[in-house]
Amino acid sequence: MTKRCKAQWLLALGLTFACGEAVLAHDYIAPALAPAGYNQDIEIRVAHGCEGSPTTEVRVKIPDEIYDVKIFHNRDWEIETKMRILDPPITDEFGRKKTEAIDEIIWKNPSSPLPDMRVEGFRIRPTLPNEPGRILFFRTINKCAEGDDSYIELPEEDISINDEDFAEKFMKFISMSGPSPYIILYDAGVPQYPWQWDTQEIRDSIIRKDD
Ligand SMILES: [Cu+2]
Repeated sequence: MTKRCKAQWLLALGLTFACGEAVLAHDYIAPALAPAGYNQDIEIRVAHGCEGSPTTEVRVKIPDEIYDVKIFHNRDWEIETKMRILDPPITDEFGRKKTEAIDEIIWKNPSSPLPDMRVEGFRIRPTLPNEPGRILFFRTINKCAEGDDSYIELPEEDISINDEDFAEKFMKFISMSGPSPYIILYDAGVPQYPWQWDTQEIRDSIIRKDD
């Protein structure tokens, strides 16, 4: 969020589309909708620097619901991770016991700083929990040559996909000064890998029917 975004938002006074544009200038995750239970490639995107100053470091907190995340190699940024202890340990899909998980990823010391007006994506591949409807928040802090820009805010009240006023609550959340990047999990209807599609019913569910 820059001062400019904030001014736009204040000027918009309820014009939600104008505000939506301002909101697009925040850190965000692509895709914002992801299939529950999948190993999914996603990107955390930094959309601008800090009041004109270029970005030099990005720190992302991996949500507690994610136990496994692969980090794509990046030749421009040094990557550092911080771990958290899993207590009790969990057993992964291959029966291996996991006692720790990546808690935070830090991209730093870029080969050149990310200019204020450019977008860059930081790719990861988390295993998403199999909970359709769940919203995951990835709290993110950008550091710049001068200053920093934080997207660590969470909704003031819990948001559930089943809330009648879901859209309204979500609008309130993304209108905060530094809303956390998020993804919303949906039911993909089919297992991720085609070799798991062992019934006609599953295969039928991925093609459109004429009825
Ligand atoms: Cu912003």
